[in-house]
Amino acid sequence: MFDKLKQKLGGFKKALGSVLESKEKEAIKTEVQGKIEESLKVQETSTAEKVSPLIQEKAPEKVGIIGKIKAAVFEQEFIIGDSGLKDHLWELEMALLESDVALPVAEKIVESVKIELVGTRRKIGSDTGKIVEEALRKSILKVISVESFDFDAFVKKTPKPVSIVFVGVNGTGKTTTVAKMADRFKAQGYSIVIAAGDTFRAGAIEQIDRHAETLGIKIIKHQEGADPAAIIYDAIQFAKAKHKDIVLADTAGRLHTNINLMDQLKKVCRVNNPSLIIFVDEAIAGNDAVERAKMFNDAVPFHGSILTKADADSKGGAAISISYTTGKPIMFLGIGQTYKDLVKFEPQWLIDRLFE
Ligand SMILES: Nc1nc2c(ncn2[C@@H]2O[C@H](COP(=O)(O)OP(=O)(O)OP(=O)(O)O)[C@@H](O)[C@H]2O)c(=O)[nH]1
Ligand SMILES: [Mg+2]
Repeated sequence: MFDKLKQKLGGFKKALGSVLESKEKEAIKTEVQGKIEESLKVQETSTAEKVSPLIQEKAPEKVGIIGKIKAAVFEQEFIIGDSGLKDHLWELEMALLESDVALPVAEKIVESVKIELVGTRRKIGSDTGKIVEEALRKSILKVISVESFDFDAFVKKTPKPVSIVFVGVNGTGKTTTVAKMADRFKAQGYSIVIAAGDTFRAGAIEQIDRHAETLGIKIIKHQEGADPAAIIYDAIQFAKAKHKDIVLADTAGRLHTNINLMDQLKKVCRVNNPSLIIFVDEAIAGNDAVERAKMFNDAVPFHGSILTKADADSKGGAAISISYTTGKPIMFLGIGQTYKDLVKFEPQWLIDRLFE
């Protein structure tokens, strides 16, 4: 997962780390020089004896002096300046764009890395690679943590039934995600109803029906071509009557540019006023996923997104950009094709994956 991005961030860390290291060495040299001169002066006045070469290795009192100087130098700090960083920051921006990070997000990260580093004081002797990694971690964390949303706490406290409608373009993994979520809720002890809201694609009802049967979950379905708003409405009424906790509503994949189908989706949400609308897209779609998310969010403002197929995504661009761009959190990541391949998304988890 995110292998290419990991590699690029690692490359940046190494390159910028060595720039900082040479700056640190310069600072050490200047400090040592200064301290030696200082201590020689002190010696001159106290012993009235000229101590000439800087390092006379055999003389024990001189070794002592060098040791003290080193200790004094390592207590000092050096300031990270602007020079030498510019090219590397440019390379970082290029690396992020190549990884499908959206332009405003890449710019924000680079700006933040710069602020984290330039003008800051660091102790001489610090691990420069770590300094760069810390700056990267903080900067990426800022763009992916838009709003803290505790999914499980929300479901727990919301009056039942909690209804969740899954929306997105074709083939992104909506139906599979409905099944994964059903499995997850079931394991948490909730009672569930699935609404077969994709009446558009041939075979869609049979597909979700199979999942419901495998998972042993009640499904509300009508015939192909029926009104999805009505099916989801029926599922919610059923859940109310039978005291079920959760309604999970599948919908047909649709292009954000198809006005009629987007109008239909608006109707689904207007009629049913679901507790949550979740946008599902595939991580591997990169920037396309981010663009589609914006369009879906304009049509049916959603509460958060789920990125599927993260297991096949080496770039990580969508995972980094989608929250910042939509202002809505990523709730889960799909990481495979089985029911268990769904992980609750935590910004810190992603950051740790990028630097492990
Ligand atoms: N590797 C991987 N494959 C996934 C993941 N989620 C879904 N898939 C696969 O993606 C394909 C499409 O999944 P569906 O759930 O049918 O997608 P959909 O969005 O419902 O598709 P439409 O109903 O046609 O719009 C299937 O082969 C799934 O097994 C995931 O997290 N990882
Ligand atoms: Mg589907």
